[in-house]
Amino acid sequence: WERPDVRPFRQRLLVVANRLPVSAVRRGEESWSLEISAGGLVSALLGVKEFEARWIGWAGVNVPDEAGQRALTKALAEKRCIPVFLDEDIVHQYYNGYCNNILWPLFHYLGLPQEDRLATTRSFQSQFAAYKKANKMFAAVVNEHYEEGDVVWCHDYHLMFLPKYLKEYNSKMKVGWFLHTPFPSSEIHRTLPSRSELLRAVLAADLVGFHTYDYARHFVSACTRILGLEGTPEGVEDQGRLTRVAAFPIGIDSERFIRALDVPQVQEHIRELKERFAGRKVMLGVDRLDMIKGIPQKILAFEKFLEENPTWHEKVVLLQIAVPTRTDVPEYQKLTSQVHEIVGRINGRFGTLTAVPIHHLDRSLDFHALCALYAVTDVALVTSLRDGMNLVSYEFVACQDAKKGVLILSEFAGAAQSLGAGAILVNPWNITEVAASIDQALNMSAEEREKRHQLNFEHVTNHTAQEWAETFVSELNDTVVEAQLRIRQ
Ligand code: ADQ
Repeated sequence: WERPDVRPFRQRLLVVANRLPVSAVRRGEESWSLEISAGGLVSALLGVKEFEARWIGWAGVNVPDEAGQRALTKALAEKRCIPVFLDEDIVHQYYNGYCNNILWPLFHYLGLPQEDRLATTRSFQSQFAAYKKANKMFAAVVNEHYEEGDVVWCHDYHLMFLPKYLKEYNSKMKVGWFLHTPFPSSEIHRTLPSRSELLRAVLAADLVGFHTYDYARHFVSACTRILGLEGTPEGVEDQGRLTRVAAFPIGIDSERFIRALDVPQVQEHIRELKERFAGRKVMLGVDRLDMIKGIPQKILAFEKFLEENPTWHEKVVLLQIAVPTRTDVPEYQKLTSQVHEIVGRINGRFGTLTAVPIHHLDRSLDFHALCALYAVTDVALVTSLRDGMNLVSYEFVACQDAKKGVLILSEFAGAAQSLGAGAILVNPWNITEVAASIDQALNMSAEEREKRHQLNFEHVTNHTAQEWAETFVSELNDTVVEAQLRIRQ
């Protein structure tokens, strides 16, 4: 018997995620323009040479007509992308509803929506049905493009039913599933009405991956406590079939950030920023505007620091860059106004005619502008209330080899487990503690900053996104081979 995965050509990898890594804009009835959106996952997989990756996902636009769908499919094929077409109602119920209103807050310990229990229950049921329907649509597209020997890698909380539906099509498909958010304690997961179905659907995968051991442990506990299955050091066992469960901490393409610092445009940005903030220490926050990121807590801690340290008033500035997301959801609109209100109050309280303590931008920055900001920062503040990993902290470290700034990092971000040795770890709910850590960071000696930075820089440059992707896929190949060997024994 020979190992089934020893092949003379590059193995095909089907990456399935809710969103494709491109944004599509319709230019005419049958013409589309596409732009690659370089998120963490895209750059991770661009660097992977061992596999030939194809993407399957929703293009983020509603395309009701067949001519438009055909044209978009053709345009996407050139970028090795395959679309799943979802209509507006499904997007509303599956994506805005079940994914973003139920699973996202629950997995970040914010609980289930409670406003009107009866209405919630009714909409919960229809949203769950839409979630399964959308997952079925993804499965059908994957199955249509699957070739024997391919590896299928499903991503995130949007697609928890995908492993189950894929295995129903073909039990031999190699299926991995990776969660980018935290997996919460089983006590939180068990409040979800569809708790068992979701766990069983994920367990159909061959390999299930999380950012940290804690999340993996929580998932295994949920399976043992809620489903009554057996947890082993390898994963979860159900009637002799093992689903391997493990931690695969993601990284970034650190080289891309380090190289960017030499680009003339970035150096020009750096020069401008240094001039603009001369004589002041720069503190930086970069987040999607989401309740999990703890933006109000961060700003309130900065206010407390200013209150307690009048000598710093005109010597420090906090730049908070917050990309708006999910802007049609009322909770996110409320958060935006709340943040604006706090920033306005603090700037009114501590600002002078020549300087304000907080610059808050409600928008995304392009890659080069972001690198320049990271490079001029003295103290980065990451105060997520929960965060699967948090790549901003990695990106900051990658851009700091000259300056050796300080990272203040929430202990509730997955990154605390990898960058904890170099960062100042804080509980973001404890405003007094965060304010004290700002003081500590701003007054830290050059030797200590250098020592802490070195620890983090080594981690960020040694544990890259490419390594993460390669490790996950090769572990998935090995898991399937081992399972076949077990069956033969
Ligand atoms: P996110 O919640 O999006 O990701 P994060 O890991 O910090 O959080 O990644 C955000 C990305 O967006 C970073 O690459 C950052 O540079 C970029 N970004 C954020 N704000 C920006 C701004 N204002 N302008 C430009 N770019 C901005 C989810 C999980 C995380 C997990 C990742 C990857 O919630 O916990 O780390 O997936 O698994």
